[in-house]
Amino acid sequence: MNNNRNLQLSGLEAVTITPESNFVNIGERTNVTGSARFLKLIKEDKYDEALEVALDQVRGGAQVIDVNMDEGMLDSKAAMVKFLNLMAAEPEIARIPVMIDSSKWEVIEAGLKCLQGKGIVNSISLKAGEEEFIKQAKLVKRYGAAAVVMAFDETGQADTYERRISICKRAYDILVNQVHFAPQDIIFDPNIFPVATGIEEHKNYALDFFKATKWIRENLPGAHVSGGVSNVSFSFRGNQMVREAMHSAFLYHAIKHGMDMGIVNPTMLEVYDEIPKELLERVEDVLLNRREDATERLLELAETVKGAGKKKEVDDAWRQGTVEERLTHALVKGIIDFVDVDTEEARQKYGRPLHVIEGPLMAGMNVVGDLFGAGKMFLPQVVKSARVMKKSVAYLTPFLEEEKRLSGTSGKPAAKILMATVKGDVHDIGKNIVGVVLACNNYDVLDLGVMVPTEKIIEAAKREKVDAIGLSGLITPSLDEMVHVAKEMQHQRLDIPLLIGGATTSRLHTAVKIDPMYDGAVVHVLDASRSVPVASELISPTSRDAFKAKVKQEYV
Ligand code: B12
Repeated sequence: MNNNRNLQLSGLEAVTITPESNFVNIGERTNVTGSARFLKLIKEDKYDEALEVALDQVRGGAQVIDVNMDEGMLDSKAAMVKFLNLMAAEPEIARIPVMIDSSKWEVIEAGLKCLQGKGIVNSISLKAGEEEFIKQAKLVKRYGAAAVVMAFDETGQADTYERRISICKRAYDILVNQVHFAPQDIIFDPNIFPVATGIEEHKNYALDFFKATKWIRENLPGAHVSGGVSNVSFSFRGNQMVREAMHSAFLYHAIKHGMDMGIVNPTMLEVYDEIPKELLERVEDVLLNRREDATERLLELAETVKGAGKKKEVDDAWRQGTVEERLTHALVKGIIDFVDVDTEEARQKYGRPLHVIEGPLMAGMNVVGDLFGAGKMFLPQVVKSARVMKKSVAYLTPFLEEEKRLSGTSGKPAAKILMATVKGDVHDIGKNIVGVVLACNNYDVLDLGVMVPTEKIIEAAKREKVDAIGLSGLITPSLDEMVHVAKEMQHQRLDIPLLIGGATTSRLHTAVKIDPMYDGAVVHVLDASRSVPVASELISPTSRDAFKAKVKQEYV
């Protein structure tokens, strides 16, 4: 049995879910029951395009990919095997864990045989009795996977708080005591059902889910809680605004109660703080069953926000703000439509393209980061923010290039700089901006991409004889990874300057933890505009020694 109390999963790379991990976002588009596009591709045997759907999710930050082939007209088992094998052959996709999702055990088992790391089975339950449950759980354990356990027993799906916790407790005891299943490999799905249906018995559905989640996390040590969020708003099909508000408010409360994984549709989420006050109040009245007439009041309000006229008015109001406000709004809401117009306006106002990036765009991204950090924005929404940021930077790139042309710095590149986001980290917006800025200042940039292991960085640096290495990192573990790169550079006796950047890095950390590991120059660079003067000082034969000595002295 795994004595580490954290849920450990893997594709080609290990993923450890710790109590400190943010909510784990399960990619849901490779599911024929949830995505008409994916179903069409599989039915038409266009597996290459279907693989791109998986790749998009990985690039978009999904930490686990759910694969479901349960469709009446499909040979689900064959489709599952074929797709999983193709995924396994794509290193970028294969690095993250897979969730095999099927209501048919034979499809699950066929899928389990294809996994090369530790995945998740979605799902097993007590639906067909203890004997079947134990048999399946033993097999899941033998295949080395974790399992989603539905709150479902011989009498049906749990729909009250009491049934949810009693079924989960029963399943937990069987799994832990009889099957010797690692508790941290158990992921309960205590059923997210639609609310505001007008049926009296449904009024406590969301509240009971929250309470059951809290109970599970407090009483079934190690176990996790997951669920499919969009079910909750089924009664409001056709009313996107209300549904998005319901999903965000639901997630906000569910995460507070301990839900730590889930399947969320990124196109159907509002930012919690941006839900209009009255709508939020009525949605929460329903979710938390705070008043007798909660459903009627939400339905009443839903009528007024449903009409196209009203919705348009609500949607367009933000266009009246300043250009900075509009860019922030577009980043927070992930709205791509006006990016070019607004970026152009900002460019004219700020004069230089880089000032737009480092002014309003960075400010907007920081708002996104704060909301994300406070649990009021969720990963799929931040993915959309990232797309807006990238589009804006793409709009500005030709203007940066034009600046280069006008400054006459074309011709032979000044030097070659390797850029990489370190292993374990997928953030690349900052690295890409620095790459563009350096390229526009006549540097030859060798971009190794994201999640780059140390060996690859060092091997490429030597092979390409680069003049400097730029490392980017935005999550805390990247700091250790950067220390590791510096150590290895020392070990291999390199003397290539090292530039350190990205939101979690700091001058202090660079001075205290990274610099002492490496005799070569190590410089923390706060933003893209500073990357050019620093690079030129570090690379120019006339200034490099003095600059290195100066920085080393400052870092002591
Ligand atoms: C966008 C974003 C994402 C996107 C990334 C998309 C992409 N393709 O890059 C997605 C949604 C995928 C994502 C995922 C995650 N994210 Co995120 N993300 C952000 C967010 C909101 C903005 C980052 C950004 O692009 N900023 C804009 C760019 C331009 O800024 P920048 O990178 O700092 O770059 C500038 C400078 O630093 C410098 N620079 C950067 N690199 C380099 C390198 C060199 C050599 C030089 C010279 C300069 C330099 O120049 C740039 C321009 O001036 C931040 C919040 C924040 N305020 O940073 C969180 C944030 C970084 N993410 C965070 C987290 C926790 C995650 C996840 C773990 C969440 C999760 N549960 O899955 C995953 C991580 C997955 C992984 N293994 O990496 C946390 C990190 C906390 C921590 N200390 O560890 C943050 C801070 C949010 C928060 N407040 O909690 N995220």
